[in-house]
Amino acid sequence: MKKNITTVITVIILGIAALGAGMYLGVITNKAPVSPPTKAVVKSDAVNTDGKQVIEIAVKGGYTPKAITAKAGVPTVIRFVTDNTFDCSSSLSIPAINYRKNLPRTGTTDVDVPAQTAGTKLQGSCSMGMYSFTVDFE
Ligand SMILES: [Cu+2]
Repeated sequence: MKKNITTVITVIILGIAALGAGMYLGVITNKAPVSPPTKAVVKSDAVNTDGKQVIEIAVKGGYTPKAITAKAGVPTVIRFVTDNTFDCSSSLSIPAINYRKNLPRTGTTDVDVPAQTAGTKLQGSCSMGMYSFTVDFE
């Protein structure tokens, strides 16, 4: 009988411990995911054979990276990569260069941007202005 009580108490303690661990893990998994880096520096080796710097932006539920630093005074290609993109970020608008296009659901779209002066912030967004990105020319 005494052994049974010990067993019951042990089971209860283990149960509480398991519950506590579960809650603890729950708290961890409920934490907001680590946000992706919002700024990417375009390295000088990202220049293609035509002497253009190439910036790649993934388009799906927004633009990634959202903020990019690029070199001023160099013609630039912004390469938009869609991959089963069914949200409105595929309807791209870059007002400063008069660019507006519905990107393919999946594919790669190169947008030529002429050399920009240092300090220029080129902004683009979905047609509704819900998602946006900025290229800082330095
Ligand atoms: Cu939108």
